[in-house]
Amino acid sequence: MNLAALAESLDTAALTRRPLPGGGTGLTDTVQAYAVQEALIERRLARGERLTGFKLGFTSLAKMRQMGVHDLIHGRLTHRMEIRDSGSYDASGLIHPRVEPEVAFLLGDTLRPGGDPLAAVAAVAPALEVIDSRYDGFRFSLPEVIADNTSAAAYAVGPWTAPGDLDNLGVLLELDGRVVQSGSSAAILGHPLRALAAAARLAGTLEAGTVILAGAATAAVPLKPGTCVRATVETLGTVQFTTREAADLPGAAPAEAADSPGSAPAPEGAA
Ligand code: OOG
Ligand code: MG
Repeated sequence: MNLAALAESLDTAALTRRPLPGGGTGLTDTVQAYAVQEALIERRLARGERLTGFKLGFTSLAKMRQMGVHDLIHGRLTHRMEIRDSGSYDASGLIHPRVEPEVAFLLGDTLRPGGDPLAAVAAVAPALEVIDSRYDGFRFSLPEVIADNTSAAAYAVGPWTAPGDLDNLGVLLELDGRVVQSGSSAAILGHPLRALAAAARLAGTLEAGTVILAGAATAAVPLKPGTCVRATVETLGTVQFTTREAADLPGAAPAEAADSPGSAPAPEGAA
């Protein structure tokens, strides 16, 4: 198994919007899968991306059921994945994007494995994650999704607030004002702080300033152009963005579109 070659194939799949056949990589080992993920992230960093955060996946039953995968996974976030809250987002460079509601943590202090997660947290926020598998049909094995940086594509974080009670908060996902998924923060390993403890265990050490996505509380839904997506987490508030209409998009090549995620404000009069 050539790990560097697989990292390159996954990177090329994302840049060219041509997914790889899932189940076809021959990857069976999770240690090797994380080595591929690291090589993939190295390629992104070499293109000028900066690490901003850490994400967990499959922390809720809803996600495990949806994807048929039953183990905690983790991936990396970079600054090119950031979507501004209430901004517009160009998803045209993605293959088959989906969106899911999340809870985000911001570390104020270094968090070490076994450390007190709450003591390290500076703030908490409602968040949205855009996922986009680089495998055909979102079909993959556990090692394959790990190698693919856990399908990470983009994320938006709402207003940060001091951490209060995070137990059993209602979570809503809306598309154009219609609720399409609902759940609870308790769906995330029983309590989102458990996800943070798991992140510290898996990452080794997490530095102050790191954003951590705790994992979706509900299943993900397809993300279409010209849609206002909003997540609300009870007491934490709301985060939203609008995907650009195909007609509003400049005729940019997918690779260039992927280089400039939609942090620009929506054009006046855009639907
Ligand atoms: C993998 C990503 C899982 C989550 O929040 O559970 C994830 C996938 O569903 O393709 O981000
Ligand atoms: Mg997620």
